[in-house]
Amino acid sequence: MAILLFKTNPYMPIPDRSRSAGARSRKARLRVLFQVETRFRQGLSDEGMGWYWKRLSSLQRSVTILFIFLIGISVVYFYPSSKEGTELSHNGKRGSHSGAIDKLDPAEQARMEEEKQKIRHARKQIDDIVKRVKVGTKKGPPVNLDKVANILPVEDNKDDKIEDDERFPHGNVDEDNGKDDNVDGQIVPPQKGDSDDFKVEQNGDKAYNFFDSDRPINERQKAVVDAFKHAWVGYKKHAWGHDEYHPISRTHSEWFGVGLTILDSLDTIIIMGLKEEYDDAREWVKEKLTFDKNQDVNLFEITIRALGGLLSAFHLSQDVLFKQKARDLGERLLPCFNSPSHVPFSDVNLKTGKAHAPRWGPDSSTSEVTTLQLEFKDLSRVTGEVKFEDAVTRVSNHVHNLPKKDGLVPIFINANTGNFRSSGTITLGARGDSYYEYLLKQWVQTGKTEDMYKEDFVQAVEGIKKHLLRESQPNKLVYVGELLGGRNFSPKMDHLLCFLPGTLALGYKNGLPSEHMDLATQLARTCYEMYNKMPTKLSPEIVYFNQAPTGKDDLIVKPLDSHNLLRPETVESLVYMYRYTKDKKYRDWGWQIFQAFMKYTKVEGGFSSINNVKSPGNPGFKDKLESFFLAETLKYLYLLFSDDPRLLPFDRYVFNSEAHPLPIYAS
Ligand code: DMJ
Repeated sequence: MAILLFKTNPYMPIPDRSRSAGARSRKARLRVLFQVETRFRQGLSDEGMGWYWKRLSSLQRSVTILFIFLIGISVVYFYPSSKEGTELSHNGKRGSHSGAIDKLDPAEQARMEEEKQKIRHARKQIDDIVKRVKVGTKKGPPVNLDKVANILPVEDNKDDKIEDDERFPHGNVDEDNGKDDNVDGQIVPPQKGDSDDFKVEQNGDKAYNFFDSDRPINERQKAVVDAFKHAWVGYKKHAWGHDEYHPISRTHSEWFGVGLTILDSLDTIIIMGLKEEYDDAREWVKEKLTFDKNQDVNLFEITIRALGGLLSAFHLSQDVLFKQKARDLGERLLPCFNSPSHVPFSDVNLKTGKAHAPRWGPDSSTSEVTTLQLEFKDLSRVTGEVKFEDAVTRVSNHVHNLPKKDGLVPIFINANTGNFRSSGTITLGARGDSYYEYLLKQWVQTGKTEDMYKEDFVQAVEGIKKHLLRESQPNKLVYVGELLGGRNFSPKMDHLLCFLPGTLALGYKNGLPSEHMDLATQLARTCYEMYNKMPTKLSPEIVYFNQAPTGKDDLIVKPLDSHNLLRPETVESLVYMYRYTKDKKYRDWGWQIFQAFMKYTKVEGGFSSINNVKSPGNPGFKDKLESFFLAETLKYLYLLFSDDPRLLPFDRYVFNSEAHPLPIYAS
């Protein structure tokens, strides 16, 4: 209500946005309402009632009449009693403050009890109205309040009594002081995360403590943890606080200048229970991390790696430091969406907010503008600020309405016109991949309430089957090719596409058709064979599938495609396949891949991408440790080998495109 009136009254002060709870919160809200009402009346006499009234829309007029009516009720019922209520509750003991109540006779006490009931009822009605009006002022279509209640995070949906301040139970980050308002209305400084803080409630389960030394961990997991520590030691020694690490030369470089490797690794460290590493990383985030930099960043990359990493670290640790940093970053990324079409520009300057298309061309990548939604939606949930979710939902709605080829999309989209590039290539590899991934995962994240995403995903799978699916010769490996220029089939498949079996399996597990699981099973085998058929047992970046009946090898690797960047997609899919089928072969495939990484990419300073998977004698180091090796590849391997059913269950968490787990909201 206050916001509604402020919009039409230039004299109205901006209402106090600080959050509080319980009785204090209700009283504060009522005080604001009285102030609003007074200022509103002043506005009327200053400007002339008729003039003022005409400026209001019919909705505003109805709400104003309702508001004045409620003020009347509150004057009659509430005001005289609120003083009494205050006296009653002082010192936490009813009637103990003045002793006056004790002196009343029983009939009088009963009458007062009845009065108090009425007051409580009136207060609740006022709260409900305030709540509805506040929600109703949100941009975009009207909000279905039932739906709002239904999208609370599973782990937070403990209380039926949903106060306005409790819609997002983690509270808000105060814009001025960077501190956190918790649900009790107190300012909470960033907490040091000691191991007792690492207990994540999982929908009524006993708390999960990531730093519990008694957590079950098997030999294969230990080997993965050792690999992580090996890389971390090198990074810490030679590249601490820098974005990228070069483990051969033992140097570092910057991409965005935000300590990207640390941010991308935070949740892996927590999941693996590495306390010492966690303390170091947290300390760096607290003392050194700043996004206040005159620095252009790629919206997609920083979102999936840094924003996703911080949000995930927040969820797993409940440490508000990570939420504050995530919010600051989210704010700085929002200007990207101020394009004429609201489809975001690909890059933005963190300090100036100036956004632009990539230097190399006019268009944004389709996967990049559609792989922000999980993170921005989650940021809205944890901060209580709808603007993040609004920005990305507008993009999703826009893309949903664009013409497609049986659900398949070209890989470039123009932020100015909002249209796909005509004759753009169609692929589920680079620049297309995570558009499809996030269709399914947004549906999952929102507790399967937003069917638009599911329908687009199902349609896209039909499109894949119709236009892109083929079998290689002679071994009939099922693969997904590309349509060059949107028309001409090419039997090319990026390793990046190997996320697809896992995503299909996730969809099947959430109720999509069993053919999706059949396809997942076939593609998972193909992705494994991309490793298994190479002399190093490591996959190249890109393969071409033999289509000629006479050829003897199913896979053709061109010299420029023979590198391996330590990518995660195949092991990612193996986790889903193992969790959903319990077929041990998926673990064995993962173990084989892990051993190949150990044999060919491990160096003294850490792990390095290699140039040629076909040359076991001379794979050639690229001198680069991609942060996704720590964020994704090793994390997924750790999860693949885990026997602990309580470790990040897939019906509680959805993983973003960089393997950062975010909570699923209850349906
Ligand atoms: C990661 O940064 C993400 O998985 C992204 O969606 C695609 N590529 C890399 C890893 O291969």
